[in-house]
Amino acid sequence: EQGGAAPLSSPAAAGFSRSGAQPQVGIIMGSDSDFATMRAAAEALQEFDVACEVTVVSAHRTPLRLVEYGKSAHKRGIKVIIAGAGGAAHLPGMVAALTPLPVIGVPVTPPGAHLDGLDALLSIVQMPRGVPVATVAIGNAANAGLLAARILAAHDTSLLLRMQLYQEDMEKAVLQKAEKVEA
Ligand code: RP5
Repeated sequence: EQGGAAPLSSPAAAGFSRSGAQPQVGIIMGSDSDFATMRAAAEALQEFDVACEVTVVSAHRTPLRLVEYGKSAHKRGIKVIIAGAGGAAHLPGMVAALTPLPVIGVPVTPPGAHLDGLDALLSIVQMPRGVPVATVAIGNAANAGLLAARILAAHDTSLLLRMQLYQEDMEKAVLQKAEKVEA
């Protein structure tokens, strides 16, 4: 499903926010150009039937929207926030300053970036005491989705079971590949 004039690569066009279920995870990113990376977080959550909302919030270009999002997310039923940004990536840290919810940060490498995402990683990971952001590897939005699912699974036995099955499947797949190497 495509929404109005939204470009195909944008969060709105991808339709992750439209499942109808109450979103438990909020996925935000500094620019629609981050979506090529960040969609993997939404896809990981989709695999576990965890409803999420996906939108663009820029710490620098839309600071008032950031304050509104950070202050209201927990009141709207969001339980975990995943925030991705590139360059001077202040979005995850700033949203962590505004919300009481756990925040997972994803360093993004913007197209044409000169520092290979290292600038974003350091901007996100080096938080002052009292304002935690759980930071995943550069570009690894899938792990951010999986970590959000694990946080939710701590209070959801069905989700916990699905996570265990996922881990078992992953183990089996690796062992099958190992057999081919050994043969
Ligand atoms: C950051 O600047 C965004 O998170 C994005 O990674 C980067 C470039 O944004 P665009 O110029 O592509 O909109 O704030």
